Amino acid sequence: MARLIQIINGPNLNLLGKRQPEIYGHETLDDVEADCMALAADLGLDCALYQSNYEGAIIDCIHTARDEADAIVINPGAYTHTSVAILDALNAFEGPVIEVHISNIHKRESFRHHSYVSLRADAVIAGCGTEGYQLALRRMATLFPD
Ligand code: CA2
Repeated sequence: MARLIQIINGPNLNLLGKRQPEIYGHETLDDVEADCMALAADLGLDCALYQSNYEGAIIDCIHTARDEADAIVINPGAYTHTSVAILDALNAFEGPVIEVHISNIHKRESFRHHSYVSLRADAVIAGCGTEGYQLALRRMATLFPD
């Protein structure tokens, strides 16, 4: 059975492609989903995408992933910089976790430089635009050889 990679996007990422294209690019979240589903199939992986603007809903998704997914790719949005609760939930997940940021958070305001999630993440991708999700999937394919 193909490994299932749960991709989780946090608050405001539903606006992708609709505002601030100079920072986040022109691709919508639907475009990201289509690209990820296609690449995952090429890599022999299964992939599911989830987005929520609510911290508790993101935590519930991580809890569900404990039983249903082999790995997590997460862009926690602004919760990256504030949420010990998301860090705690990820610490209870056993598989690989890759943190993705569309923008280079280290090139932006200082409050974006710290990530709670990075304390758990096995890898961090930042500043590669929406391609970062695809880079994360490629890394998962390396971690889960056939
Ligand atoms: O660069 C990233 O991916 C971020 O996780 C995006 C978050 C930001 O708070 C983090 O510091 C870095 C914000 C997501 C907001 O997404 C929007 C997309 C389009 C238009 C407006 C917001």
